[in-house]
Parts: sequence; C-alpha cells; structure tokens
Amino acid sequence: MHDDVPLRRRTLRRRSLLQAGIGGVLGTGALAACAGGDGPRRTDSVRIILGHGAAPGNPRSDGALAFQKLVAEKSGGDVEIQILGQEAVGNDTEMMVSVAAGTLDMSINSQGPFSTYVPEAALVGLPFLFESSAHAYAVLDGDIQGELAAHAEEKGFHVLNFWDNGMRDITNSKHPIEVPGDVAGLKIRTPDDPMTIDIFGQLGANPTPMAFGELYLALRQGAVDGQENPVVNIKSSSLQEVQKHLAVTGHKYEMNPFVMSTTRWQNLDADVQQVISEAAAEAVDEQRRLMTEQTTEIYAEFEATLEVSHPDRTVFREATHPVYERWQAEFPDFFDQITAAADDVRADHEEESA
Ligand code: TK8
Repeated sequence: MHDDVPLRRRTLRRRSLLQAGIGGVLGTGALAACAGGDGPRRTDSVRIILGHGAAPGNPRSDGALAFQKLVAEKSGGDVEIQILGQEAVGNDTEMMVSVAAGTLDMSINSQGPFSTYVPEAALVGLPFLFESSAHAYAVLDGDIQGELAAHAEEKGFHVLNFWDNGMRDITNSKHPIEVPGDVAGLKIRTPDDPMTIDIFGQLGANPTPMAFGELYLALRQGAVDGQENPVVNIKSSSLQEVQKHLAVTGHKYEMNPFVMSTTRWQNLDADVQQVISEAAAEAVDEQRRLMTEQTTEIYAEFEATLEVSHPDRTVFREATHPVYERWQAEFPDFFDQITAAADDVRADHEEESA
C-alpha cells in the first residue's frame, strides 16, 4: 500500500491525522479522512500558526515569509505555516503567554518578553556588551543559545534559533543627546524588558514600558518623549515621522527568539521537526542579511532627514556600569559566561584585523 508515495511524505500525512486528536489546526482533508476511515489522502496537512509583532517590510516579517516558503518546499506542501504578523494575535508579551499555553504554535518574539520566562536572556542586552550585530551572532550561536534554550524548554518553549533585532539607538522629540546627562528627565518608552528599564533608569530617564504597537501614537501624542530601537524597526513602523532627534548610541543588542510551543513541537513527527529546523536555519541567515542591508540604507536616509548625533560610547559605557554590577550579582554564572564569550570573540576579531 502507498508504495508510490515517498516515505517522507507518507509519514507526514500519517502524523497529521494523529494531531486531529491533540488540538492541532488541521485542513479539512484530514477530517474527511478520519470520517471516511479509508486512510490518508493527498489533502492532509499540518498547519502551524506563527505570530510576530513586526511591520510588513521589516526583516522579521520578510524572514517569516522566507521561512513559510522554505517549509512548504521542504515538505512538498504538506506542512503549511500560517503567518499572523503585526501583533494580529497579541503583542510580544501576550504571544509568549499563548505559546507557553499551547494556544499559539510559534512566535518570532522579542528578548524582553522572552526574559520573563528565561531571566538570563535579559543579559544579552547588557549595555555595550556587543559592538555590532556580527559580534552578537558569533557569541549567541554557540553555547549561549544552547544554555538559554535549555532553560526555555523547562518553561514550555522549544527554541529554534535567535533572529536579529539589531543594535539599539535612541530617538526623542526634545533635544539632541550627546552625553548621558541629556537622557536624564526624558520619558522613554521601553519594551517589556528589565534590562532596558534598568539602563534608562540608571541614566536618569523615566523608562515607560509599553507594547510596540502602541508606540507610534504615544510618540505622536507626546505621551512619551522618545524611545529606543534599531533603525530598521524605527523605519518600518514610521517612528521617524514623529521624532526629531536620533542618537546613534548602539547601547544594547537584542535578538528575536524564534520559539515553538514545546507540546506542539513534541507532537510533530520527526520528519516535520526536521523540515522546521532546516527552514528556520536558512531563514535566520536571510533575516540577518536583510537586517545588515537595511541598516546601512536607513542610516544614510536618517542622516539626511533627522537631527543625528554620534555620542561618545565610552562615556555612556561608564555611566551604565552599575547596571553590570547589579546583573552580575543576580546571575553570576551566566554573567561570567556571556561576558567571557563576548571578550573572546572581540579578541579574535582584533587578532584577525591586526
Ligand atoms: C516588535 C518589537 C520590537 C522591539 C520593541 O514586535 O518592542 O521595541 O524592538 O521589535 O519586538
């Protein structure tokens, strides 16, 4: 029976039938096959819902589309990724809750909301830990990802990989930022991220956590003076329209954890898991490539359209040093691990360019 069907595709179909009983979202073909009791049919499918918070044209959004296409190709159309972007199924914090509960299959989420479950992840955003996104990839893709993924698994998240949310800069509507003292007194929106709140509190700002989707209006109405994000996110959500000053501080790096509900993951056939892992590995490369490309273009554009300052980072690093001390005291082992890894990669780069 079914000798004409390649093994891999046959397994995918059989497994999708099993999922009908576990609450997976299924195509009608599978239901018909169940009802008819005459075995798997061509129309059986596994459908997986992927939520994210980025705007169309953002590398995260385009990377999600690349992932969707790769999964379709690799599974011969048997596995379908349905994307719900731009906070359509909740903001980052809400999507993390849904993935943990298993009511949302996957999310390309953000570092802060992820750190609610895996507190160590916030340390990826230690101020001035990384000099560039490339520096961060070299550190994160090694043992650090494994370590954070192990913690995440206990909380109900299977980590596929870490996408790039970029190096973060500050925008505001009040005045140019040249020295740390210029940040003091500004009402700055932050993500739901304890590290960012700590950094901006240390600088004397009034950090105001808020969902990303509410940010444009809050800036336009003056509910907050400014915000901090990579220029790619600023541009794809048009925040430059409602901000006057950009300070290229590169004060912290963030990754976007690509997570799947552990129960949903474990209930997938090994073949489907492999398709998803491979597609995620290829999609992250594409997303990082788009980030690099867009970042350069957008900096050039903003130099012409915004009041741009390039503060001395050494001064900002010194001003935020107490943040290091606090997080080191709280997570001594992971602090040592990530700062040592960052130093090693920096030393390698310096050696190469010497
Ligand atoms: C959008 C957010 C955004 C993040 C933030 O989903 O909240 O500032 O940088 O990318 O994840």
